[in-house]
Amino acid sequence: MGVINVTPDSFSDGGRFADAPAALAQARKLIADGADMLDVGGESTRPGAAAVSEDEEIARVVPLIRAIRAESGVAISVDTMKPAVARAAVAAGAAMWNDVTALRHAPDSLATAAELGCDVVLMHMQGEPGTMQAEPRYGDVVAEVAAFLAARAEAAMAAGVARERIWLDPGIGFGKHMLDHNLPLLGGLERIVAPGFPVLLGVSRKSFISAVDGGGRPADQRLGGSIAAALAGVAAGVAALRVHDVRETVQALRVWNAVAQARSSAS
Ligand code: HH2
Repeated sequence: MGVINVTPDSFSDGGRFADAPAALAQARKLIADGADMLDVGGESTRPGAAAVSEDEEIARVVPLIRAIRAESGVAISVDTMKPAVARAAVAAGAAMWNDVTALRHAPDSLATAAELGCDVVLMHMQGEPGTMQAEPRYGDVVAEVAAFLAARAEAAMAAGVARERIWLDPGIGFGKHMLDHNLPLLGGLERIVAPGFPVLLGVSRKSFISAVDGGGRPADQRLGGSIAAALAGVAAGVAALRVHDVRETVQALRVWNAVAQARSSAS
């Protein structure tokens, strides 16, 4: 899944694809690079990001989704917590609603997901985007994230979302201490995968990579760590990777799979 943020302030690519021609050019590049899905977002979730109105968010994502749909069959996801934005995105051709609040943001989130009938990504986050990194606390981070996701999947199904539409995401970097929480969660991904829902993993360019690498690495200098963490996710059984650097990740996956195949024919 390739990321396109049509925002002025996203943490890793903010402002680069904020105008429509630049965003469409980036979509074409990600498709040519091998993305199976594109995740289009019109509001940054990073702490301190400016709030965006429903109308503004729709105006950012819908023309791009329409333009991609007009020329490509690639699967399109919309990264939003607002039901009205998800509704407009699905009408424009999106097939997946990626919600970092796991359908908790609005009173009608669950019912809207059921009505739209699209795939939904339920992501774990402790707290709210603005303050989530202030003081995240867990006893057993893997158990707590797994329990939260199981409860949100139950809530979605109770509201009428079909089981086969549900994806889970541990929400790396969302209300998690850089090393104390993100690393155990990545080390325990098998427990997030175990219930059998497809799992989406977003590690691309995130801050914990810089922390592991000694600190001070800006977002555009985290490619090696992004790929290492992505492959750790693949080894644990995740179904999709949300990434900014599609070409490099596809190459890593091809080599990973080729070696895995060689290993199984050798044994
Ligand atoms: N991470 C980001 C945004 N949306 N959605 C899911 N399901 N999983 C993630 O890990 C995830 C996500 C943050 O990355 P980015 O989109 O690059 O930044 P921003 O939120 O600042 O737009």
